[in-house]
Amino acid sequence: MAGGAFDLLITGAHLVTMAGGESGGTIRDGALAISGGRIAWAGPRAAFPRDARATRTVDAGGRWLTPGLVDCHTHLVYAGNRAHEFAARLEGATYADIAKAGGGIHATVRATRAATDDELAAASYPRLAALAAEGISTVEIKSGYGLATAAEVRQLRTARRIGAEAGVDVRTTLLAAHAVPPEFAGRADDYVDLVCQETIPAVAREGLADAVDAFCETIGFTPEQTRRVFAAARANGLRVKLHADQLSDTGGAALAAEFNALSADHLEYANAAGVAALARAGTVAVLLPGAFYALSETQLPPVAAMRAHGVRMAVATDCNPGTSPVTSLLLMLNMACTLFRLTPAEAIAGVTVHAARALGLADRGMLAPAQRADLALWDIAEPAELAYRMGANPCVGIVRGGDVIQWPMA
Ligand code: DI6
Ligand code: FE
Repeated sequence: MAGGAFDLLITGAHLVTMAGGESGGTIRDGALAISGGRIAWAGPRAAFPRDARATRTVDAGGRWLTPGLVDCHTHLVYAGNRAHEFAARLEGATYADIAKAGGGIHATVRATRAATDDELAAASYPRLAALAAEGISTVEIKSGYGLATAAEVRQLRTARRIGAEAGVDVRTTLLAAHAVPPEFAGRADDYVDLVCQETIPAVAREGLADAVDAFCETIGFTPEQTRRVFAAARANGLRVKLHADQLSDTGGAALAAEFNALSADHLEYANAAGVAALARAGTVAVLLPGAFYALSETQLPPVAAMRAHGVRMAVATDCNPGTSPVTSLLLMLNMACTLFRLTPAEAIAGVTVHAARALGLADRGMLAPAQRADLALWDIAEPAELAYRMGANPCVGIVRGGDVIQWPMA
């Protein structure tokens, strides 16, 4: 950029670049320059071109700068809450028991359908704002609490609306195949027909979803029904993701890979062939320790096998009212390490570069030229501290699309 002028220059920052995946790379005493909302230069301060100018310069005071974090799996648009189910589970009821008795997802469907547009947005916005305050600049939000075409469309619109209000880049996923709605009780295949023939085409036509997801599970949809949903997604030009092998081994990982899914999520019960298939397909494994913890699950996802096969691992909140009432991605970093034995470096890759890939986004998740200038500044002594702390939020600076949203005084 010799001779030209950058819009913004950040000095005095140590950089967690993530360039090169989880082996990642850090640069001490770095500098980062932004032009037109994109990173234009990142490297050691000493190597910054001497003749370069910047319209504005800010100092990071020796703090750590990471890419803006990405929460690649949430269900955060919903109304009501399910604290009473939490209490029931503590008394011994299982998630499946509660679902079969008409609670679970169905309880949230009732509350969500009953809310006005403004009530739904008002209930959901604080969850998105809590994530944004932790340096998260991209959030995936699924539908799945409408379970009828118009109600699913409304959830997706609400997700986009609160994203615009919070200044966060929201990516929407249609999860109409989350549960069989009461209107179709005992007729799951008829509901899948509706999803394939009406809901997916409507959402695709209006450009309201970036991907299609399904809950492939004994208490959700069968692999055969999931295949039909995925075929319809493909026919409508949409990529797929899958809630796979969360509560039992249904061959979900292999099914996701077969459809070249962006991600397969949960995966506690994924089998060895499924993990190998994910690696071959380049499908990202999204680990969700909040749900594992909240359900007192004991079956660990096959992290060692994923590592051995070179499967990219992302980490997300799964923010939802039933199995993961979590609005802290930083806490998920801690749990991914403590519960799933990820290294802190793997966990950080899981909420940056790999989380972006789980959404099909190659333009973010690293501090490298041409990437979106989405950044988070942290008051920490070393990167592992992001995963080490529990319940703290050391995020002190936020840059989104090159705009300084928040920055420390000194
Ligand atoms: N798996 C989950 O963990 C969430 N959905 C899903 O398919 C739970 C959603 C809920 O209980 O409301
Ligand atoms: Fe989920």
